Amino acid sequence: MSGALIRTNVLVLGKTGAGKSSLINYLYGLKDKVRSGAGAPVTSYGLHPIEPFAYRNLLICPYDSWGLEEGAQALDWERLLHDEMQRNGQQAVADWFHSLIYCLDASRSRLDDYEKDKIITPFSHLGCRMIFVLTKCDKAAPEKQEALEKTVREVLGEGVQLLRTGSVSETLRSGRQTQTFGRDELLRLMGVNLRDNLILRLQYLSRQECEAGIAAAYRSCLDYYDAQTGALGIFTHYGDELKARLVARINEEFGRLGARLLQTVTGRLDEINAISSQVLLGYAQVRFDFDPQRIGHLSEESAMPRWRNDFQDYLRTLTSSLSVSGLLGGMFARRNDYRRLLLGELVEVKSRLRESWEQALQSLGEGQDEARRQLHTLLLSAPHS
Ligand SMILES: Nc1nc2c(ncn2[C@@H]2O[C@H](COP(=O)(O)OP(=O)(O)O)[C@@H](O)[C@H]2O)c(=O)[nH]1
Ligand SMILES: [Mg+2]
Repeated sequence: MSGALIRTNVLVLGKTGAGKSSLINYLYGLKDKVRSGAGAPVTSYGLHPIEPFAYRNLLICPYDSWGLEEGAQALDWERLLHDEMQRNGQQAVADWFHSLIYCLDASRSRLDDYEKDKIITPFSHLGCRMIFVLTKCDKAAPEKQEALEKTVREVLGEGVQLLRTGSVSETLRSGRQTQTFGRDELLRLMGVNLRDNLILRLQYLSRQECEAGIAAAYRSCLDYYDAQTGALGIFTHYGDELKARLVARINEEFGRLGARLLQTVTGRLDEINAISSQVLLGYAQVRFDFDPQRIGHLSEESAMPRWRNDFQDYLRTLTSSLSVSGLLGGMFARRNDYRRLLLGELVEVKSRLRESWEQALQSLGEGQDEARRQLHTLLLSAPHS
């Protein structure tokens, strides 16, 4: 295969002793690329990039991780995870974690509550999809492997990506020498996981950016109102002209936000499509153009709400109340009344943008089903390298 290698970042997670470092060594085809040890936490705090290696047309960049352990350390783990994913999300898709592998020791046959609570669940809440690798299957009893697989399916659903591997060849007490297996399957599954994970992550980050953008636009509209009506609010003319300026401001702020969200998501989707196409080309020598039209719902129209409500009715009520409350009090009250009215309007604009954006992201996800099926079939049936 000619052409530049495509970098993919693979994060390997799991408890201390689960077999993370051994799995990375096995992927390399080397015994001691990364130091592994019998249960000792030989990998220190943080996520550690390992030197990349080439596989087909990919340049795989593994990240070994600090093993998760029960107790106080689990809190540090939560912080590490949160900080890393936060940082990760601000970068270009090329720098995100593309595939995530979670190692589970099959000879233990169970999933601990704390690894479920501290890592598996938080990761999926962050829009990450993991491959569950049952390690040490070369020596674990088949019943234990089945029990563990069943538990993982119960916790994560039937659609979970799961694979059994043996990454160390070991001479057992019985004298039997175990065989390594699962490398090629794992590398293929990484191709499928990559796209699933990136799409989920894209949706998650877009939701977050929408929320942050909404909060900022809301703030800015209120600040504008406060500046316009000022400390001398009693002299402000609360008529059509002010209303027109407010409407323009709101439409500008929220319109700009909608356009920015749309542009970001489209750009990222293009990147994800490009990576997926390259993976397919490398594995199956198939050219497949992921359809950019799958975000048809994400039109500028739906991303940009318009502020349509009218001040007229309100003005009428306000005028009639003026005669009752007295002229000066009425003038002071006006600034706050208008502000309250504006708040109500903004709440509606916010929820309209949030709703249309959510719809757009959902339709983006639904549009992936067909692409996913194709990718899955083609990758898993591709000839061995
Ligand atoms: N037989 C066998 N032993 C394994 C396998 N994976 C890991 N081990 C052993 O389990 C121990 C812990 O592995 P290590 O990779 O250091 O775990 P980490 O803490 O998650 O990085 C080491 O003694 C490895 O040799 C495997 O697939 N098969
Ligand atoms: Mg390790």
